[in-house]
Amino acid sequence: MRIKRVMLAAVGLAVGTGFALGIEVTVYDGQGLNGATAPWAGQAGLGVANEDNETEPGTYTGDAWDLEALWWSGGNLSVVGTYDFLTGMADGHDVPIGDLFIGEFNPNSPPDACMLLGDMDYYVTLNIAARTYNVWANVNGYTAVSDISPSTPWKGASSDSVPVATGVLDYLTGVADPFGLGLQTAVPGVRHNVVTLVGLGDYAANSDLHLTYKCGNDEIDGHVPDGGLSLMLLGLGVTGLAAVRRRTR
Ligand SMILES: [Ca+2]
Ligand SMILES: [Ca+2]
Ligand SMILES: [Ca+2]
Ligand SMILES: [Ca+2]
Repeated sequence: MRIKRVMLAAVGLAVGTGFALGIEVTVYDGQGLNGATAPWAGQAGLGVANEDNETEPGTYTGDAWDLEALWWSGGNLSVVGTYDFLTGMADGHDVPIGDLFIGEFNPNSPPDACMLLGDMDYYVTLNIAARTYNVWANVNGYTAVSDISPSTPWKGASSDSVPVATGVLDYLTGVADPFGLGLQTAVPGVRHNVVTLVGLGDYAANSDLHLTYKCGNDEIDGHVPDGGLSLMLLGLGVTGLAAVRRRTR
């Protein structure tokens, strides 16, 4: 009976927040505590991967710099941040968003170790203004970040890579509580921005993810489980809905 209650709770959460059932796929970025400036000087980040209210050691901190969470739902990948993905500006600094790197999942390595050149499967260019993304294969090189080197890579090198897919990108701003994650802010009332790559699907399944912006003040990493887990979660939702329907008859 306990299992049934959990399932009902999961469905309630999904319905109550208006978001499709999904999972947070953020993993720890491997770079220690927050930077040295206010408001988060030396503090640990929040959330399952210490990524919320967090930037990298030795960097500026604050909402404008924060990449907060990665969310996976039905083959769509969402990136959440109080960072402005469209303008790429943070506290007057021009720090445009980089490419999303997708690498072979390696359970024995921290996220960035899988991003050695030979293990990168794809990189994805994000055109926030045009609401499109492009997936590239044959990753033969990349551009490093300009400041915080452990956050490298920033952009893929397109000279030898091959375009394999184009998709639609959704960009929402002013979101109070994306996906019910309970993300925090330094300044009360600051809202969150959400980039969703619609239909990224198999390109990211069972893979490690890496994303940062130009200077590398904050990097965010993730691991998307294989299709089995996603299907299992979907099944859990369907089973839960059936249980609710029976109960309300
Ligand atoms: Ca960190
Ligand atoms: Ca935050
Ligand atoms: Ca962060
Ligand atoms: Ca980080």
